[in-house]
Amino acid sequence: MSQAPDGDSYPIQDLEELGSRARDVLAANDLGTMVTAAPNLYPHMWSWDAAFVATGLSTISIERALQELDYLLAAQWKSGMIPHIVFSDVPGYFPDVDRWGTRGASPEGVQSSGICQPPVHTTMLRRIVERATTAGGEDARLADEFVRRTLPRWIDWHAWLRNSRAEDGSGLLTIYHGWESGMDNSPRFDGPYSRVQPGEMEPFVRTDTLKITDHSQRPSDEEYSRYLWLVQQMADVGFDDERLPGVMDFQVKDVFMSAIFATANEDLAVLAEQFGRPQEAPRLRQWAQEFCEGVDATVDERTGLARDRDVLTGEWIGPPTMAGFAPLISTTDQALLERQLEVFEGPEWTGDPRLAFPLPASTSTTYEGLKPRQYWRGPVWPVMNWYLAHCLRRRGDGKRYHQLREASLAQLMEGHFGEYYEPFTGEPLGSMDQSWTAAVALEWLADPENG
Ligand code: 2M8
Repeated sequence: MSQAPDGDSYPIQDLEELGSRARDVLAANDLGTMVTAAPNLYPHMWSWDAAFVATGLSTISIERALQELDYLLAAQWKSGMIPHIVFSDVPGYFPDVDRWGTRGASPEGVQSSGICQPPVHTTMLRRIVERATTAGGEDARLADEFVRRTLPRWIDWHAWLRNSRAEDGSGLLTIYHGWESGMDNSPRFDGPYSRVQPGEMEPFVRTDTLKITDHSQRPSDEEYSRYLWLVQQMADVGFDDERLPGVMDFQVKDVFMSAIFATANEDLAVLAEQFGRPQEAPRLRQWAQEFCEGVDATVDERTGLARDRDVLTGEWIGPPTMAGFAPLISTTDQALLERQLEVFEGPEWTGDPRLAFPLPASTSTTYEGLKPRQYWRGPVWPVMNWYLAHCLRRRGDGKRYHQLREASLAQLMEGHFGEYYEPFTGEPLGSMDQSWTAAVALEWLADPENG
């Protein structure tokens, strides 16, 4: 293990200052209706960012946190899908709503993209509700009202995922775009993307590389042309769920998203029981179990890591990325859990002595394709550290939650709230003042508990 300073060994005023700066970041990114994912690079609401942002906001105001989720829900499609971007009026992001071709598909008055992102929402909602219930009074009343009113919408979202993306009963969700995974250019998708050959397309100008001028931190132009080609393929069939399997050049069973879904179903079942819809719980628990089993069944005996599967070729996906730790989120198999933790803490992951902080990089630090500065191909993502720690603590592992908290606070102390960090130097990269990074800083600070 590298010599990470102990988060709790910081003077209290340093921790208070970190919290105060994190609150400032969320306030500065707040348009009133939504907290944008980042001030410059991402001037809109992203689906899974919004869920993490809401839990961070709930350390400040339960009411504002619930408004964030309400705003996202207002963009839910008739089918039940929650879109991955809800556009604000701020210009300057590409692809914009016109390029998506979704006008007419989203609800009246809403501009959105036409794909989804990992369903962390009900896990974050459960967390917010717990916080509100502990606070009592008006916070508890607001949370109660919110959950009773929105439960059917969250259930529709989960039903859409289960029935449109995993109707085969595999317990694994299909994604039709790397953006749906949230880990856009992870080496997980190199194989599937290599088989995507863009046809004739409108020319395009990227905006991300105008903002992040060190282009080595972002996906390449070749990758972007594939991303845009997939958007066009979906738009050509009107984002019709039934037609996507017949036309899409990219179809992957996403193991990490499936584990998130397994856990989110359990959380939604608990909320349904607590807030007046116990009759929904058995179906949700059945999905939780189906996806837990689906995820466990992907584990490679040799490496101990879970794997995605390319639907179009039937091949398992090899590169060692953090998605391999999907069972840490969802498994109920104790032997598998122990094996995963051993790998997680071993020299290829958080036990690599070269690391600035003992935190999981997006790709194993010993992987030959590691790109330590490039987006989802190597950097450490603060939001993922907190989410994994939260999942470990849910299963009673307060010790590891605490260890990850110490290392994460040590990383975040430099104060830029980077989108991601170089694993060996701790340099913040990508966007600065990234909302979900500030949000998880607030979570860490609010919750020092050690099991
Ligand atoms: C990144 O993705 C967007 C596309 O959705 C982009 O690069 O333009 C990813 O890190 C994704 O997981 C995240 O939700 C989004 C906003 O933070 O940025």
